[in-house]
Amino acid sequence: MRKKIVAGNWKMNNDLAETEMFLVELKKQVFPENVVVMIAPPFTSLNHAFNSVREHPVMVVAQNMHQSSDGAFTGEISAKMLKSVGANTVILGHSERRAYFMEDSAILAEKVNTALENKMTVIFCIGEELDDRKKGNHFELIITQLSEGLFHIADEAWENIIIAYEPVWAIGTGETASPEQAQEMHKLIRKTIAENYSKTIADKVSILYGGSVKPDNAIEIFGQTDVDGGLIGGASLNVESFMKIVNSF
Ligand code: G2H
Repeated sequence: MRKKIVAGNWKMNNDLAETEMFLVELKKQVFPENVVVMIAPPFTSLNHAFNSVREHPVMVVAQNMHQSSDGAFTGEISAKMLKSVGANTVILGHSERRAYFMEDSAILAEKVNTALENKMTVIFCIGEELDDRKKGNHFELIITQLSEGLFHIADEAWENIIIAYEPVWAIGTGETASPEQAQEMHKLIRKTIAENYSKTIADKVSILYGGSVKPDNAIEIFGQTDVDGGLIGGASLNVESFMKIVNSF
C-alpha cells in the first residue's frame, strides 16, 4: 500500500501570528488514519509550527533549501538548519523555484543529493508549461525532468522520495488537469521509474498531483489509480478547505 499524502504548500503566505491562528484550528481536526498530512510554512514559521504540532499527526516540511552544507550564501538555508528546527522533509524543484530563481536540473540534482545525505525526505516537483503541452512535448519533458533530477540516486534512496506532478499551466490559475490527464501522466512517471529502477520501487513511490486542487475537484483527482494525494497551494491556506481535501480519499 502506498502512502496517501496531502501536503499544504503555503508558499510566501502566513507570518508567525497567522501561522499560529491556522494551527489552533488545525489542531482541533481529526485526520483520517490512512492519510499523511503535511504543511509547508515559510522558513520563519517552521520552528514555531514544529513545536506547536508536536502532539499532532501533522508533519512540518520546508519549501526549499540550499544545496551546500554551509558557507557564504547570504539569505540561504541549509539542510542542517532545517533539521534543527524540526523539518525533515523538503520540497525541491517547485516550478516557482525553477522559473523565478533559475533552479535548473543540475542544481536540483545537487539539492536532492544534499537532502538525502542529510537523511531528509524530498518532495520532488516536476511539471510542464502550457507551451510544452500544446506542442505535444509534455511526456518527453517530464521524463527529462525526472531523469536529470532523480535518476542518479541509489535504489534505497527512493524510500525518501515523493514526487509531485504539477502542470505549470494549472498552478494558481484555477485551471486543473482533468483526472484523466493527471492519471495519464502519473502512470507514465511510475512506468518510467519502473523501467529505470524496478517495478517494486515504482509501486512504492507516492506521486502527488498539484495545481489548483480544491475541495470540489480533489475526490475525482485522488480517485485515480496512480494519484496518491496532492500538493495544495491556495486551498491549503484555509483550514476548512484544506480539511475537505484531506478527507477526499
Ligand atoms: C501548485 C500548488 C501547490 P495551487 O504550485 O504547490 O499551488 O494549488 O495554488 O495551484
